[in-house]
Amino acid sequence: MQTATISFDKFNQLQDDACHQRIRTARARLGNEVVLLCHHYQRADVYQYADLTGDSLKLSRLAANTDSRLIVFCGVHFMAEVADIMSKPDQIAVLPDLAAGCSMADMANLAKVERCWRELGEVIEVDQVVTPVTYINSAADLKAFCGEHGGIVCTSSNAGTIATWAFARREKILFFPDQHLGRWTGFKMGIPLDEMVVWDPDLELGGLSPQQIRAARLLLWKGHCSVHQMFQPAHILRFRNQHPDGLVISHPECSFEVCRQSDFVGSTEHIVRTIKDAAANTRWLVGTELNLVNRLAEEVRHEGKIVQFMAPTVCMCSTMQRIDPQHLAWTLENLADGTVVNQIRVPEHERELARLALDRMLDVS
Ligand code: CIZ
Ligand code: SF4
Repeated sequence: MQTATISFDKFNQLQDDACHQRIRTARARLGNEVVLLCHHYQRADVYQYADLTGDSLKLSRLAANTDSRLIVFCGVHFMAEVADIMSKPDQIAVLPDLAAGCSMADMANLAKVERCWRELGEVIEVDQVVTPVTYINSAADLKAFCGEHGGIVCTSSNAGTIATWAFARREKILFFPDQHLGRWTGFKMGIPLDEMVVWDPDLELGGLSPQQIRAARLLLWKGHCSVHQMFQPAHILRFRNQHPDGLVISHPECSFEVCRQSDFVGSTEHIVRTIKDAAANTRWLVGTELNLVNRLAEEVRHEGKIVQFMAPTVCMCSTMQRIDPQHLAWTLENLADGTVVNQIRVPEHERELARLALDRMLDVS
């Protein structure tokens, strides 16, 4: 039976210790009814409660394979949407704080992408020559747009495979919302930089000439991640001067120059695996979110591996940081009382098309 929602106000004032006690109690009451998913970027005081950890895609796949009715996603909004789309109809995806968005995902929206498609259509036969590819860091309606227009979703793990699939079908790709992942993917495939152009959604015709559009193979949406843009080539240079034997690994959301100067570039799963599999006593400079880097440093320390964060300043994913012990305690206590709070539910018409674009990705990769 549903009871009245417990308001968040009471939890907002709670000290962390009290929250942890209440999280443990509520989890014990919920038992197997709930599964707690935590993204690699999640803060340590929440991550410790994870049943399953990974990147957004791995987590959603894992969630769909559990029998728990309630999926509490400690990550950001688009990840909970993917969990909702990929899970069984009777499973419920919950995001402990609805304000946990992704600033990169917000840099593209359906109105702007539809306008872009229309404007491209004035220059080229857009439906015949362009495949829309959206990074998984995007709202469900953009995934649905890709589903509807013969497009596909990619992650930072499979972007190369997905781009190969797309180019086999149509000659150009419109890639959104992250220009950096798009450019790095194209570069690795051997596409010359001058055949990749940036589409600025705030300018008419993306700020491009019809000739530039006709000549381009990759149209890169002008979006980026505010966390990964903090890493600079100068940070790599300083590290290499101090530690000539050190190794540098970066996420493809970093700028092109940072990626180019790194020894390895890959998704969060790739970064974690590469450093865990590396020889003992190696030293690493890592260009991705701070919570992941701190956790990894701790996990490999006993093998004599030294893991350093790339930027001199603290850069965390501030939106993911919003999922704190207060919000987790509030969510779990409501769920234990039979009240579903903060359910993430993708509308039916979007769900089907978004699922189509996600299934295409899963079939290919
Ligand atoms: O897909 C994810 O989980 C993100 C945001 C990054 C990555 O590389 O795993
Ligand atoms: Fe979005 Fe950047 Fe946070 Fe990843 S680190 S969830 S891209 S804001």
